[in-house]
Amino acid sequence: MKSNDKCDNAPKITRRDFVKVSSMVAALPLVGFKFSHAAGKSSVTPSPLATPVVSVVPTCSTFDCGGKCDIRAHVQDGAVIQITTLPDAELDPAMPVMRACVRGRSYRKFVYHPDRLKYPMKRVGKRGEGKFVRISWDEATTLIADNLQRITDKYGPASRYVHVGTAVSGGTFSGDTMARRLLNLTGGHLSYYHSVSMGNTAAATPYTYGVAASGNSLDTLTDTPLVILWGHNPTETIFGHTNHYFQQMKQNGTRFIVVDPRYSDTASSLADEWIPLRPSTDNALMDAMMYVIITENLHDKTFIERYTLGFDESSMPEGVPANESLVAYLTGAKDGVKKTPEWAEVITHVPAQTIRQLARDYAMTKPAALIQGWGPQRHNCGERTARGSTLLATITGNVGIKGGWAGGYGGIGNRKFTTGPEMPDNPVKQKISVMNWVQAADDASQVRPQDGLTGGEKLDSNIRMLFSLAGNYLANQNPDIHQAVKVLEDESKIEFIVASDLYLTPSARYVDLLLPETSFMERWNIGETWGTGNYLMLSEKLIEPPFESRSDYDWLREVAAKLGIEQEFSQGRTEKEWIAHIWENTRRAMPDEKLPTFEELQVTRRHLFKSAPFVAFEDNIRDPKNHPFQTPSGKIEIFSRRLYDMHHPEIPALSHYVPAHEGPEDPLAKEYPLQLITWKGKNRASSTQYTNPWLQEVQTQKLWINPADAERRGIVQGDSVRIHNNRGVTQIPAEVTQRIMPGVVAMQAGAWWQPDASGVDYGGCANVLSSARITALAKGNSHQTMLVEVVKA
Ligand SMILES: Nc1nc2c(c(=O)[nH]1)N[C@H]1C(S)=C(S)[C@@H](COP(=O)(O)OP(=O)(O)OC[C@H]3O[C@@H](n4cnc5c(=O)[nH]c(N)nc54)[C@H](O)[C@@H]3O)O[C@H]1N2
Ligand SMILES: Nc1nc2c(c(=O)[nH]1)N[C@H]1C(S)=C(S)[C@@H](COP(=O)(O)OP(=O)(O)OC[C@H]3O[C@@H](n4cnc5c(=O)[nH]c(N)nc54)[C@H](O)[C@@H]3O)O[C@H]1N2
Ligand SMILES: [Mo]
Repeated sequence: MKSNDKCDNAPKITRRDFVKVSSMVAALPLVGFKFSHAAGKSSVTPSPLATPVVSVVPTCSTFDCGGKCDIRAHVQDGAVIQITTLPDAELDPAMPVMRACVRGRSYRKFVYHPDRLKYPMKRVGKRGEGKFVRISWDEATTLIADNLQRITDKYGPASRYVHVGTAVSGGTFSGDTMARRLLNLTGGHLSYYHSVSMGNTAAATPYTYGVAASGNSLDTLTDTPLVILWGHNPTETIFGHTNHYFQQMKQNGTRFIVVDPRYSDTASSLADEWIPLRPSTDNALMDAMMYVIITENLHDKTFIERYTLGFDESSMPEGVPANESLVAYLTGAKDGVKKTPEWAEVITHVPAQTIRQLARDYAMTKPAALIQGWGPQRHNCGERTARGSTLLATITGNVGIKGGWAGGYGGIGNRKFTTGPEMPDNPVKQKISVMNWVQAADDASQVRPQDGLTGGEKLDSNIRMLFSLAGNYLANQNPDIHQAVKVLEDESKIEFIVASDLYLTPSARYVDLLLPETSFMERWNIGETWGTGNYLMLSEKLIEPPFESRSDYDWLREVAAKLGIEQEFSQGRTEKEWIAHIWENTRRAMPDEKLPTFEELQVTRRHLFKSAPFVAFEDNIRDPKNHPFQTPSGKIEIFSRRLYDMHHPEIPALSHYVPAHEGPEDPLAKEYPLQLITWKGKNRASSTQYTNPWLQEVQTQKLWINPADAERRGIVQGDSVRIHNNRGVTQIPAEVTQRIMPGVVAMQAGAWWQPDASGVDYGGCANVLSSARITALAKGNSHQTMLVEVVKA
């Protein structure tokens, strides 16, 4: 399919329709008119305000789930009374289907929930006790402004920090961005780098290609005979339009292999073959695949010769001693160990014959796409796993070609369409890794360059003031909760913590000021799909905010006024005017796209981009002379001299297998013999919507355990089990199932932490067990690598 086809068939609206409709938009309030179901082709039928009509409004959430699916909010008398999705009549064969999933269809129960925060609240008890009293907004914004002033005077701007909060990251405008804007206008703030979602991939893959490996547009895969989904579960995690394309490909005969310790929903809905392996041993499987490919002479010699460095001893950079190349490593020239399938079977628990077959299938099918999700790189060996897949793609010549895939998953050229609000320069130049925040709050002198600090030799201050807007990352989502809350509970460390949320989450218990934010249905935004998507969608204000909830921007504006910089901060714009401004900037930045005006967008609702099919590194492969890779050698670096020079055992120049801390080979496995992993499940986006009653019915928090492991421990289906290690304990029911391989247990990420007085969690929050260990190269997170034992409670 050509990308132009998509656009030619996209819903059209004539200029005259636009004019007609936009004047109505200007003239009528939302509930006074009715959209036909056909967004885009649409007519808008005015109806008298006196008769309540149901307006069916196409919109989207701005959560962090990768899909900005088309939900249809049925609005009547200022309330959303029903949610449906894209109807059949509007299906356009040239456009990816973007129908609401189970989460989208349940949004009403998130927005209208008795537990929603209603008023600003100030902490009264000790931090963590969760005791708050209601205060006025005026008191709340005065508290923030006063503390900003006091803390900045005392500790300087580098003591101010805006924490991870992803719940509005699917929108172009969010409270945390605007908080950063406010802080930058008043001296700056301590910022962080590294994405907990895929930061290890982003840091490691440039050592192969010069820039981070990005995926291709999925329309380039339609003729690919073989797709290996390596720890990738898009049936649940969505990832833009991925399911749409994969399901079509499946129907057209593409073979899918899923490599995952769990029989995921993607395995059950797509896979011809499921290959379970022990978590964190992916590189051993990759090494053995490469061994088979090379020893059976299945590698792409022309490609390797033309584009790569470090494959064998003949293509090594100057000055590196002998036997450091890929072939030397695989054949054991240096360590005497041949990386055979039998060698890998012991480590991965994948039968040697399966490894052989997988290697042959991948190397002998051309093109073939090995697509890695982000689960395998959220491990403390995650950088090696991410880069390992780039080596497999390279030696089989699957880089830069239609139907192939270069490795580490990143979406289309890591593309982002909208520009976001203008951000003044941050005068504070030091940055911490997101993994350093607890230490920076506890004792900033311990955050050194070798720990992840950049932009300076030391930090100017501990974190003294923290904003957590639309995040649950103080406790729940942060690895090793107990380590974090010890610092949070110490009120002499961070002096003032402000959070906004819709619910009193486990993290919200640790704040000084808790603010009720509006939901996405109560404000304006533009929803943007992740990299594989190609449309923008208007997320419209549908209803008035309940009780005293206000958008973050709204109260930040009041804080700015109290600091005397309201005009500078807001530029005189309301939230909607910011959205219109960002839209106009985006529109001007890509004149060829002919984006509708903001007025027009309020009728058309979405814009589908005309983007041509995209293949990562296509130019570098087609014309290497004029488009060398941006590596030091200009080639694809199988062997990375830059990594080699780091002389770090966990950062091998070849990204081969090195046993992970708390992997199955760790001596700690004697005490805690089971590997625990988490997955992102269909009924939440991280912890968002945890309290949604409909979504709690979809699946309950259980521990997946293999029958062999259960039997050994006297555990039967539904038994309450204690999952523990030396960091924590959680107790939930067991799901005894073949869907998880022996030696591995799994629970869904994002359940709320519910500790009792002795610290035992009854919520099934994996982060009481996960480790805050930092990855060697990226200084990133490794939420997924943990050893545990499970006993019947
Ligand atoms: N429904 C839903 N969708 C979501 C989210 C959500 O919470 N719910 N979260 C969103 C967010 S924040 C993100 S960052 C993305 C994340 O998306 P991913 O990071 O890709 O999702 P995960 O479920 O963490 O991991 C994908 C798969 O990796 C497997 N896995 C774990 N460890 C290993 C390993 O060592 N080796 C191999 N081969 N596989 C392994 C898991 O079993 C899982 O099936 O999804 C987004 N989409
Ligand atoms: N064990 C384990 N832990 C993980 C992961 C894992 O795979 N395993 N994955 C990690 C990843 S990839 C990520 S991205 C993080 C995500 O961690 P977070 O960024 O903390 O995301 P959420 O858990 O969804 O928390 C978002 C909060 O925002 C609230 N919220 C929703 N909408 C709004 C709004 O409009 N305004 C405001 N103010 N609040 C709102 C929700 O109620 C929720 O409490 O978790 C990480 N933690
Ligand atoms: Mo994420």
